[in-house]
Amino acid sequence: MKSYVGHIWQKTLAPKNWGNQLNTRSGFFIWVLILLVLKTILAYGWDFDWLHVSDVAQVFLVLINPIGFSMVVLSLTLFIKRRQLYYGAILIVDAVLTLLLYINVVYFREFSDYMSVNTMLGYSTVNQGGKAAGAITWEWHDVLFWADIAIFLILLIARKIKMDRQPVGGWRAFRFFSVGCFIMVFNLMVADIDRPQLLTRQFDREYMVKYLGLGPFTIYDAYNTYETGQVRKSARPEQLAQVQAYVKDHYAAINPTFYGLAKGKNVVVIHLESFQQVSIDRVVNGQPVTPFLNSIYHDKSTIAFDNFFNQVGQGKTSDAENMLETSTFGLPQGSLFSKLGNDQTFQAMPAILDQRAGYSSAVFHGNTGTFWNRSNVYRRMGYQNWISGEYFDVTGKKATSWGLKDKLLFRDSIPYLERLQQPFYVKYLTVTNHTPFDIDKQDQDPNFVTTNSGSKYVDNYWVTNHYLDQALREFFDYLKKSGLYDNTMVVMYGDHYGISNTESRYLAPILGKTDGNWTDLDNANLQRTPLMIHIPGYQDGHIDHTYGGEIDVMPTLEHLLGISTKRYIQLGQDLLSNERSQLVVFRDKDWITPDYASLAGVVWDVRTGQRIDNPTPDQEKLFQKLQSQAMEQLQVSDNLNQKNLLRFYTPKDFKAVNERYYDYSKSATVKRLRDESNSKKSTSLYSKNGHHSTVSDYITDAPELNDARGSTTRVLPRGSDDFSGDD
Ligand code: GP9
Ligand code: MN
Repeated sequence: MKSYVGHIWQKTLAPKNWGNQLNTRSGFFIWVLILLVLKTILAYGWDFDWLHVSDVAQVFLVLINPIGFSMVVLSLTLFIKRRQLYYGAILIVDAVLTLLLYINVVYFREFSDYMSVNTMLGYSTVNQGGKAAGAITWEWHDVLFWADIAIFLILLIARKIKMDRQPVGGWRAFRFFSVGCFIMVFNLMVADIDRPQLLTRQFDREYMVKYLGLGPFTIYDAYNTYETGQVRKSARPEQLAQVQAYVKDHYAAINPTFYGLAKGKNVVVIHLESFQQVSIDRVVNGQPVTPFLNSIYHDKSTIAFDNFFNQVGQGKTSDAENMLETSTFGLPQGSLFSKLGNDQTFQAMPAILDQRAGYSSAVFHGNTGTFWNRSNVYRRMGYQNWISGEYFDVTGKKATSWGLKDKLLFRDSIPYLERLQQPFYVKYLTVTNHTPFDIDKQDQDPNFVTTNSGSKYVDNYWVTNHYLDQALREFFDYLKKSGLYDNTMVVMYGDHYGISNTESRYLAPILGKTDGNWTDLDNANLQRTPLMIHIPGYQDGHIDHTYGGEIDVMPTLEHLLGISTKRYIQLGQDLLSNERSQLVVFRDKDWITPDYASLAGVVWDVRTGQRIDNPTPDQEKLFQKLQSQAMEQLQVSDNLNQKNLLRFYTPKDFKAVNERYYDYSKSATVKRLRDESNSKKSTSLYSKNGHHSTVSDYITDAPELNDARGSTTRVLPRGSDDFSGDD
């Protein structure tokens, strides 16, 4: 190996050889390769912020991923025998790979994201940022991306580099090609060890680029785009009929007691990250874990649900969001946001509320804007504002690795929230209560003593629950102080489990069970997450025991806002309807009802907690019926989403969302919100408050509040699969 490297060095790279080597075909190839790799690394570092590498394995991957792919592709030209054809071909391949790099650099400057094939194909027509396509931002170092190719060309034309007559030869060409392949395979293996399921989950493009490189990412994306395209191409408008028939059959009538109860009110949806129902009313060492949430849960203005289940698949948070915004399921594999979000037709909450009742909309979240492909999806859902990690100071201790800490997220959102036109529909995606549930000591309540369960996840979970609870209290206090409270419906829900099944044996004793008698049904029971709908002024709140899930939230909220849902394609049923079926379908085809649960092929009696090994013929029939109903709901959803059938359907008075309309850049957003608030007709809190900010109404005890902006951030645009092997 050493002598091989020495040999290459002596013959090719040693400065004394430069002149000569450029005159041989293989020498020229190696120089083109080296410069292409250097340019890629330059872009990674200078333009892509080192892809937020966070450990040695990632640094290694970032450094080797350009080598394998570039070598494989460039070495194909070595098989060409004809002289001019070879030189022409290698420079064209070099230019194409450089172009791929360069358009990503330019795109990244504008969107902080990598270009999907869809975007590339539509780039001339898709004017994503609300700016003229082609409004390119140059930087002086851009010259470096093209200089090598220009210099090679000049030197070739001026015959300073002589075109070598001697072909490299098939065998040598094959050797170069094989070395390239070997490096690529090695790269893939290291990537897979460090981050399994990278390709199937596709949670973040940056992750794919970091682990595999731009070329392989683009090829994989092209393959996916092609596959999705094929499925979609085969779709016919008639296929919608089956979906429509299903929706019509399963429509659960409006319950007049609740219809329009919150009509015209602002809506604040708070996504409680990884927060389970098991935490509600939970007492640990004599202290409630979430005293504030408990008070809301039991409040007379709250309609709470204690048999509400999460129904997410691999898309986790993004699946939960998809269900709440569209009342359809995520996909059987991967995340719908990531896989289909670039060109999916949505008829989602923000668009419906805007068009039916004039709602403005925004999402607040302290992680990077591209995670789960949100920047693309939100546009297509019609979200007017996407206030993501890039808007906030997330440096130093202000963030965990998932983003801005919740207390700061709520507090720092106020300058934007107060400028939104009312009524508004906003969503807060919290993150502090995300696995591995570690927060700084300074954020922990010294009076709260957690469990000693044997699992640090379980013990830490209550601690971050408690932090989230405090953050919510502060936010509610602000809502009251600023006057927003009275006119705002606050919806809080947990997106999915925090404690995975492998940790549940540590949870068992806390719940009065033992590791030995813990069953699959116990795990299923833990999939309950809270849903609380808090409507200030409403006095008849209660805890509703109906069985339901995330798919049902959208029609429930629409009806509370006095918006009938009959015309829409939504697969859930209003949780407050008296006509609803209480079959809750999980993404993996399991299901649960108030009586039975089918889990991995075994049916359980929900009330007694026992397995049903010998069902009666009647039970047998019932289970089959429930199973086929469950399958049908999933199949209708998958059909609808995978074939993008909504593009064939326009509900009455619905205007299709035009994603080109939305500009999520911070400068444009700040200007837009300011202009709107300054207009005479403005209904924002800011203008109602005599054009004074209400930020001073916000009291938080977040210890990081006044920390100076630092130079480092903990926020890692990493995958959410850190725990996925556990369940
Ligand atoms: C990421 C956050 C977490 O931005 O929403 O997502 P999850 O890991 O829960 O899917
Ligand atoms: Mn989540």
